[in-house]
This record gives sequence, C-alpha cells and structure tokens, in this order.
Amino acid sequence: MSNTHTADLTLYFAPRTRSFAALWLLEELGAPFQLESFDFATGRHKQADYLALNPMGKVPLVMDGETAVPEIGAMAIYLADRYGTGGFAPALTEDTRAAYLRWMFFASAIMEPAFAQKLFAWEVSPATVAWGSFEQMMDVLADGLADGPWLLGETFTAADVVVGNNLVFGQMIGIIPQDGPIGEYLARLKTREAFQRAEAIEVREGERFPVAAE
Ligand SMILES: N[C@@H](CCC(=O)N[C@@H](CS)C(=O)NCC(=O)O)C(=O)O
Repeated sequence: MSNTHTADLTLYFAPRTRSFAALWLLEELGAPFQLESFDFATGRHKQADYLALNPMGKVPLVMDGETAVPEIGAMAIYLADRYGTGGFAPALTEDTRAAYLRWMFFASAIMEPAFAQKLFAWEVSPATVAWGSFEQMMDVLADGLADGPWLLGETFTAADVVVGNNLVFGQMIGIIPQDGPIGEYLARLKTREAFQRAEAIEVREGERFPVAAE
C-alpha cells in the first residue's frame, strides 16, 4: 500500500458532533491537516459549495486536496490506508483485514441504528432490521472485546476510533455503561494521547461556538 501521497487534508468540523471521530483519527495518524470549524447555526454545511462535496450536508467531511471523503467509515478506511504509515489498518494481504472491515461496518450499519432504536424506543423485529437489536449489538461488541485490549487484540486500528467514537456519544446520551467490558474499553480509549489532544480541540471549539441560549 502506498503512503507516498503528500497530505493536503482539511477537516470540516463542528463541535459536539460526530466530527470528533475524524478529529481523533487525524490526531492518531499524526497527519497534518487544516481545521475548518464552524457553528451549525451559520448553515455552512447547507451551502451549495459544501453540498457539492457532501450532498448529505453533514459533518465530518475530509477533503484530501480536491477529493471529498464524506462518511466516517469511508473516511477512516481511506485515511488509515493512505496516511497510516503502516499502522492503524491491516494491509490488504493480512487476514485481520476482514475483522478490521467488519468492525468499520459494524459501527455505521449496526451501532448507529441500534443507538437510535434505543434512544427513540423503536419497536421493531430484530430478525427484520439489519442491526438486530441494541442488546444484541452490545453482546456482540462485548464478545469482540474479549481478547482486547483493542478490537483486533493487541493492535490498535482506525476501527477502534470509529467504534470508540460511537461509544463516546452513547455514553454522553446515557445508553453506554461506565463499567463492564464496553465501559472499560472506552475508558482505555480515553487514555490515548491522541484522544486527549482531540478532546482539547473539541473543548476549545465548543467554547468558540457555544450552544445558543434558548
Ligand atoms: N453518516 C454520517 C453521519 C454524520 C452526522 O450525522 N452528522 C451530523 C452531526 S453528528 C450532522 O452533520 N448533522 C447536521 C445536519 O444534518 O444538518 C457519517 O458517518 O459521517
């Protein structure tokens, strides 16, 4: 895999959002990037030039030169392959690549809707919906962490950032416990220096753009 590409990265970011995942990953990779931070209240993410890059009108969005990389999962795979300098993603030829990709998709295809189900108390048949149920998702994740400390055992990868970011959000909204294998995994993630650097930026940007008073 080539890592010879010169980084020209810009992260479109808003505080208190899923864009923390991209910020944390970029800090893990140590790739230089520009931070384009904005307040949702400005509607920057709904302007035509932004929608041309990410038609969903959401953050995060990473630009690599002229190339738009929206969607956290895609972004994480792309950035880790391109700028991970041998770490953060198993090579295409490694057997663990399968588990790595599985966890990347687990984060967006299973965790995200399972969180929404829990939060909004949707009544759906686990056999019919793609994510099963919140409880099933939690059991499968806890089993996946049995050989820890990370999802791929001893090797920390970009999949830990993507899954971990969901857990950060889940804990914030009170649906992810502080204890047990998942809570302990999240506590381990939070001790990483890159997480703490990203958190400091998140706090700084949150202070620049505080929640508007009602
Ligand atoms: N599927 C997207 C989800 C991103 C997302 O939900 N972003 C929210 C903030 S957490 C957003 O930008 N919302 C603003 C809006 O839709 O107006 C991804 O994985 O990147």
